[in-house]
Amino acid sequence: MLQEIIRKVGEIREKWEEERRDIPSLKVLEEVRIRFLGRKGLLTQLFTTLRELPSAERAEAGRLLNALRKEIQGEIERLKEGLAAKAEAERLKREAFDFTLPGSWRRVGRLHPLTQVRLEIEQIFMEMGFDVATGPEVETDYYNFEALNIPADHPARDEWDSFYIGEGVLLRTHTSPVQIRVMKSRKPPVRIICPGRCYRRDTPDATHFPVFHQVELLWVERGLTMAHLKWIIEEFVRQFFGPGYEMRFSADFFPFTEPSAQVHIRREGGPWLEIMGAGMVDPAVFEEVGYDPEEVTGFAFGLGIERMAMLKYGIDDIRLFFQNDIRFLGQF
Ligand code: 2NM
Repeated sequence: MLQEIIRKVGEIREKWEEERRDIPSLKVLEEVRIRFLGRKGLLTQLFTTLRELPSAERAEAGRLLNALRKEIQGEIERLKEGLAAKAEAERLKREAFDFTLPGSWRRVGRLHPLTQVRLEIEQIFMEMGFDVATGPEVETDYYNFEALNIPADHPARDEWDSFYIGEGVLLRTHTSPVQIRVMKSRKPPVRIICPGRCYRRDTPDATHFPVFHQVELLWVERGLTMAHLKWIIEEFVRQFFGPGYEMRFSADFFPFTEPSAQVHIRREGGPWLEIMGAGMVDPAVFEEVGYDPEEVTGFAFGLGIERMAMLKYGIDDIRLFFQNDIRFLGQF
């Protein structure tokens, strides 16, 4: 019987020697392991026959079986390590990435230059203590003209100059109606700027477009004078255009301010550039919104965002802002 076991151990060893030479993967190795050492494996089956041996022979047979099992187990562990290393090397090779390849470019968007300039202007005045106020782009005759002391026979009220949507309803021609709305809803002091889109029936050319953008400022409080207005504008020019500009006020007329002025700036040796209209709010406007012109004074100005952007960046045609040409927009 012992002879029989010795023979079978030899057979299994030979079989193992042959199989172990050609194991290509961890998966196959596991199959081989199960075939030899698994619950129904060749070696395991042989172990169960030990019971049938006389006890004198059982110890010797057990030693032989155990030696072979140990040998196979050890070999499997070594093979496993080798195969795992090989698999890892293959994975690394498969996933290798060449970091020297050129990158793929993705276009990065940016704010429209008019938006950039508007935000910059808002920032300057917010730091001075002004609130940003907005209002509707579709307005009534009353808010757009009446309340601003603009008489019925004023040319702006003509259909030729404004976009009327219906009887007494039009696209606002400036953001002043927002200031009327704010004054009617708050008591002085009022410190606001009103940025927004405006509409006028202009034929497009290098300096006109039927849609454009304004920022108007309004400060109403006891004791304000034109000196305060000049300081505010001077400070704005310094922050927006930079130092080194001189400023000039000259007489103008608006129905809603008295006195009214146009404001120019110039660099040493350069030409005078008009940047805005301004003035002290007309008492008639204060009466209309329920403020007492004997109690408060105020000043206002209005500027075009397109004009500010054109002066700042040297743009010579307002239509460029509205053509959505990325070659233009991408420069700012
Ligand atoms: C301008 C120039 C001067 C202005 C006045 C007012 C209001 F509502 F207070 F009467 N709003 N905007 C004003 C004054 C606007 O734009 C060239």
